[in-house]
Amino acid sequence: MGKINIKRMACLFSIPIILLACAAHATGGDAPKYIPHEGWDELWREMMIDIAAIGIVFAILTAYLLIRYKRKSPQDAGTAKKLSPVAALGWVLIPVFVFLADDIYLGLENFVHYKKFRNVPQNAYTVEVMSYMWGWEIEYTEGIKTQNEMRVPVGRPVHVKLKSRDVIHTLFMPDFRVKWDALPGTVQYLWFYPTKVGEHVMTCTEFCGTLHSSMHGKVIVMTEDDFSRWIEENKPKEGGAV
Ligand SMILES: [Cu+2]
Repeated sequence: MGKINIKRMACLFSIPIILLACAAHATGGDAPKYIPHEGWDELWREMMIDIAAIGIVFAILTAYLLIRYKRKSPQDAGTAKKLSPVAALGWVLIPVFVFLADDIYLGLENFVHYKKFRNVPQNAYTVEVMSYMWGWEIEYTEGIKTQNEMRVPVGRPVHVKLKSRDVIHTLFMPDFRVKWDALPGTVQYLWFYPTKVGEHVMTCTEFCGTLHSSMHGKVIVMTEDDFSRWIEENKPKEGGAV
């Protein structure tokens, strides 16, 4: 393997880097208002594009090398020239660089999203969720309590203060791409941003005992008006019982 082949290798390995740059550019910059499920979806798309680009380039390269250096006759076995130390080092370091560069880039992107996800918007509506074996008790700012049913207004961030009455549970709301542990004796939190009226799953993803699999409920996203009406109709009357 001489100098020419080193140059050829450098050209081949530069392709994924160019593709990565294109992928990063195509996904755009920060949205004016951060929405957790859009942020995580964007990161997922970037990962898929990068993995596909790197996979395709390496598959083509492998196929090329297999054909280019195929044994022509049985006598060819073991007669190939040895790689120079520089070429051998190149074959190790360049692929490692390509993979690590992408891993580090995606890892840093992950931290950017995570940091935004840990900052609850100031205009968020707050609910307290008490997890227990085996269900969820949701307490609203206005004093209403519901079981396994979280009603929230559309178009407003929802801040969930998460507690546990007994063991470790995990609140997972797949449609909103959020998940967080409820740890006994602490107040944890997450937030999400419902963009459409409708129903979504909320479920426990930490094995918490015999009926763990039945520990699930609904997130019901309502219009602002419907939500206000529901609050008015259900909030505890002054001086009365809940
Ligand atoms: Cu649980």
